[in-house]
Amino acid sequence: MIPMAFSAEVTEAMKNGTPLVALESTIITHGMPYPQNVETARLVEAAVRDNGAVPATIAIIKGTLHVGLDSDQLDDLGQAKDVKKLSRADIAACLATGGTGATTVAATMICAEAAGIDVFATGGIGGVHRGAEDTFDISADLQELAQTAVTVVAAGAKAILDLPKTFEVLETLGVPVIGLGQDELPAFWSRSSGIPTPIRLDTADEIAAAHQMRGLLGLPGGQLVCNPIPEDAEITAEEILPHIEAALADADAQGIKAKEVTPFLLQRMYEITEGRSLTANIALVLNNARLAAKIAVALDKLSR
Ligand code: PSU
Repeated sequence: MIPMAFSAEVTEAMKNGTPLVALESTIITHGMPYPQNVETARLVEAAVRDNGAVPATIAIIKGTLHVGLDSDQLDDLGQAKDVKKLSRADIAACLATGGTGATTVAATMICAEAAGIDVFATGGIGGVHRGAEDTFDISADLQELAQTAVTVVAAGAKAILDLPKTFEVLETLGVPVIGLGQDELPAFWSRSSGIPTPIRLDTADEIAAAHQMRGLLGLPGGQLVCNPIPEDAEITAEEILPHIEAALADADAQGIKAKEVTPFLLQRMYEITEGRSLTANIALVLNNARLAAKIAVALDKLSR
């Protein structure tokens, strides 16, 4: 049996049939500094509740897959050092050896599906890193979207990536990339990317219906919902681009590789923008949590 533990709140929701929204933990341990990481995690959970669903933050603690964390667990995770960053490849060994780790988008999707949760909110998915033609560095998040039936709400892929290549790969993998309410895909901190939206939908109800239809068709995999950062929180593409270039140059100069790349770049962006990248990141995650809750509620209505 999978060693799985549900929080009291998640157990209650499952008993009452309240819709659930999965949340990841890598954003807490590797994506934001303490204490803003824990404060954000709590605000994100509250945003899910305010929109009619129950949050299930996912992490592996001492060999148990936790679906829903209590306040102390969240606080401990937010301050812990050397927490593993777990993707598809890592979760089984971590569980089997009593390890502790935070789940990325890919790992959270697997855990959400195992727990019967259809909708998951994050900040921005991983994707094809710039220079991937030499490094082959492509996030496992993309493959996961192609094989695990969870709807992932993000503000697109993180803008530190090669966005055109990221969306090309998603197209090749047959992943539905849905843009909410605009004809251009968002780019994490910015509302525009220059890339046309493959599938534009305008409401949570439509997104839920598309999720359900994929299931009826027996298609494997999930959907990526790209939800633009709110206008008042956006850092425009024009403004952020030189900062991204500077952060990438630093990563290159310091020889940062593999799993370290994304956390390093997010931390450098925080320093270079004097905290603005983090303020925007928090705003976009909250926005995604609200939409994910609305999709989960809509999906619940459809399945009754
Ligand atoms: N969204 C954020 N910040 C993050 C992440 C998402 O706003 O730190 C995390 C997710 O866990 C995602 C990971 O899966 O970044 C991507 O890492 P990589 O590029 O190494 O696959």
